[in-house]
Amino acid sequence: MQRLSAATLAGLPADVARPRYDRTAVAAGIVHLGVGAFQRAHQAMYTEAALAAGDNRWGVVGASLRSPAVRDALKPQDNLYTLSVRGAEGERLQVIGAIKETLVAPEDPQALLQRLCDPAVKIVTLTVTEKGYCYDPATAALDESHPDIVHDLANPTQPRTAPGFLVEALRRRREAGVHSFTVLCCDNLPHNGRTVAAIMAHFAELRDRQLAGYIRNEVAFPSTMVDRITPATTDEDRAAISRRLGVDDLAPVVTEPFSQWVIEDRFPGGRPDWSLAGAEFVTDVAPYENMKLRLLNGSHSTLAYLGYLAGYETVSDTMKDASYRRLAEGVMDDAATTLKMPPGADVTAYKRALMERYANPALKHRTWQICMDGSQKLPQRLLGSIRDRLAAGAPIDRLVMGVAGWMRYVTGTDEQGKPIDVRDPLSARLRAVADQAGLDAERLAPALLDMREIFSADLAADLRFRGAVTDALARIIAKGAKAAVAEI
Ligand code: CS2
Repeated sequence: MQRLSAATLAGLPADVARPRYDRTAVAAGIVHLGVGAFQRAHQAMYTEAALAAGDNRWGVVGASLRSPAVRDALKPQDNLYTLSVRGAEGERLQVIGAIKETLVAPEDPQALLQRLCDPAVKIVTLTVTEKGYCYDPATAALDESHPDIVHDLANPTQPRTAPGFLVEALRRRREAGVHSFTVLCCDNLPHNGRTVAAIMAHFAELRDRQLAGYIRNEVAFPSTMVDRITPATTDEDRAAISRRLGVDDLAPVVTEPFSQWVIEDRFPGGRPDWSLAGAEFVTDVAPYENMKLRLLNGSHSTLAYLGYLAGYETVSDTMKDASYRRLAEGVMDDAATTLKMPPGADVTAYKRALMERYANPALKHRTWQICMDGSQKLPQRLLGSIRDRLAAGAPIDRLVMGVAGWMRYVTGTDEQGKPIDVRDPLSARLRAVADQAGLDAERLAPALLDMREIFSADLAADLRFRGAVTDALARIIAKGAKAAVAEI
């Protein structure tokens, strides 16, 4: 079969949406770091709507900070790819043209720096996942001893990390008298704009005090809440989508019909009108962000750890188990009591929608994928809610289930004695701690709670929390995750 490309676009089936604007007239106004499935299902889709409406300033240069895989698949396709939206009403296909160019940073860091310094670039968006910011999850502060940060400080003009690239690019722009770009973090970090601003200013401080002042005073870091469930694409997806297209697409992305983007409207250099695809611009993102991190991501991680341990491959498989559904609802109910809701939000409808989204059988979202990088995710997803509930004297037994599930999971051996492929920047330490403690809740829980990168001292010292998490872990170890969930 031929490949999806500019040349084969016109021959696609009529029901496949595609770019109708002149892609060759589009300028690159956005650089995106972390050109994975999520950005291509979310931000690129919103930008596509602005391009389709005729604003041709906002083409995207997509860069990967690690693997060449996405570039290798996209380049022969003129950076075109299919977005497959799958829900109860079937599948909708849209070919997206917003990405102009793809780069692989480790192959040529200077090429990426050059794009970042282009005066036409007004916005840098990021989806590099939590660990990509090289921060300490418990405090959200830059980890100065992170090996890649150490590298970037020693070799500031040959960076590897997102903070390293952005700070160096801003330094060059400032020196050349070019206005700064706006940095828009689209990862699930708490207060993501403020957090990334602090990380970058901290990194810059270690290089040059004036540069740090410039970043603090002159660079905008709007906060944003992003939401669209987007599992990793499988070979089966690629084959099925290519069959429907009649040409090969080696880089499609599968996602759900739901999509939400709430953005703090602070873009000194201008921005696309992402509201054309439904984005909401607000003055304070925090309530939206907390609602999403604590209700969605908190329950998602809970389902993922305990679901994986019970042998459930995907979130929708897990949702077929009534006791898991009940636990997910309970986690949402408890987390909701800690929140200041966004204006006009209907929390009951929000929770109901989440339950439906999780159950979507057309998405094969592996529990294993969500289990990744737990050390970076637990604080903002579950520990914040737990801390607030403790302060209010409220029960935490449902909220600790996900934390205890994670503790069982990071031992690296499942309930059948088979190895678990634990992916986490702290996996070596987690493994060492778990090996030393053995499968004994009274030893394992305290040993993991001693990891200050994850559990802040106040929380780790709270006897109610220690007791609840140790009890939950003991039940999971003794009976298995499924039985432990059923009795909660
Ligand atoms: C998930 C998120 O992988 C994970 O940890 O919880 O990626 C989740 O699917 C998104 O935040 C939904 O917007």
